[in-house]
Amino acid sequence: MITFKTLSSGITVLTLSNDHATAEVSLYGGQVLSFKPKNKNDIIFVSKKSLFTPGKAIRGGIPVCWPWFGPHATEKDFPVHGFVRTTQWSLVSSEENRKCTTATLECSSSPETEKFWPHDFTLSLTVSVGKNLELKLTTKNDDRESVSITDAFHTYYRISEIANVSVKGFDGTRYIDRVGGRTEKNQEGDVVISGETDRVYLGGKKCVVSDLSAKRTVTVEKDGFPDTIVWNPWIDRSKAMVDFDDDEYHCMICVEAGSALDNKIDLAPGAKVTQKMTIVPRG
Ligand code: TA6
Repeated sequence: MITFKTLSSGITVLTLSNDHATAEVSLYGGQVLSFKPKNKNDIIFVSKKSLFTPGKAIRGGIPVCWPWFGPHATEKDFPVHGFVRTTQWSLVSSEENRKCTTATLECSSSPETEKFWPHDFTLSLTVSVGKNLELKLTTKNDDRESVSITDAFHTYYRISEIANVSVKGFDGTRYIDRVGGRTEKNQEGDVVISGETDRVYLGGKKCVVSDLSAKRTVTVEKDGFPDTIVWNPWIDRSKAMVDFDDDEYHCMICVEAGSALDNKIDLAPGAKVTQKMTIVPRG
C-alpha cells in the first residue's frame, strides 16, 4: 500500500507498506527517510534537528547526491553534493506484488537546475520495499552534448552506538582519506570509528555494517557504484552543523554507495545508466 502525508513545511512524504516492512520517501529530494522491517527498529537515521525546509537538504535518510559528489569542482558557491536533494521530485508510477511495494520518482531539468548544470536530463529513482530495501537510480542524458557525473546514495544508518559498530568488507582496500586533505591509504581489518571519518573506499561490491549491541547487521550490495564512502562527523563537526544534534554522531554512520571523485560516469547524448543499491537487514 502507498499513502501520502504532508508535513507542516509542505513536504509530501509517501509511506510504502506491506507485510515485510514500511518505508517513507520524501518527494522533496527524492529521499528515503525510513525503512523499518516488520516488528524491527528503523534502519535509517534522520537527525532530530533536520530542518525539513525547502531550500535546505534533509539531514539524514538517503540523500541522492547528483550530478556531482562533494563540492562542485570549480564553483565554490554551488551546492555540495549537487542539487537534486533540494529538488522537488514527482511520483510517476507504483506497483505492488507479494514480495514488494515499489514507487518510481522522477525529476528532470528545469530553469532552476540549469543555473547549476546547463544540461537536459531525466533522473529516476525506483524504491522497492520488501524484506530488503532496493534503490535504483537511472540517469538519462537528454542533452545534445555528452555529460559527466559523479553521484552517491548518501545513506545514513541508525546504530546503537558508534563504539560498537564496524564496517566489514574493506580489509586490504585502498581508500582516500578526506580528513585534513586527501591522502591515499590502505585499510587493514574492519573499519572502526574513533574520530572524524570521511573516506572513499575504492572498490568492493558489498560491505556489512555490523552493530554488535543491537545484534543487527546490514549488508549493503551495489551495482554501478564503484566506491563506498564512510562518514562520521564526530565531535567538532557535529557541533558545527545546525541541523544535527551535538551527540548524534554516536547513533549514526553513513555508508554510501557512490561513483565519486575520479570515478566519473560519461554519458553520450541520449545514453542512460542505471545504478543499484540493496540494503539487506538481519537481526
Ligand atoms: O559523504 C561524506 C561527505 O561528503 C562529508 O565530507 C560531509 O561533509 C558529508 O558528506 C555531509 O555533507 P552535507 O553537505 O550533507 O553537510
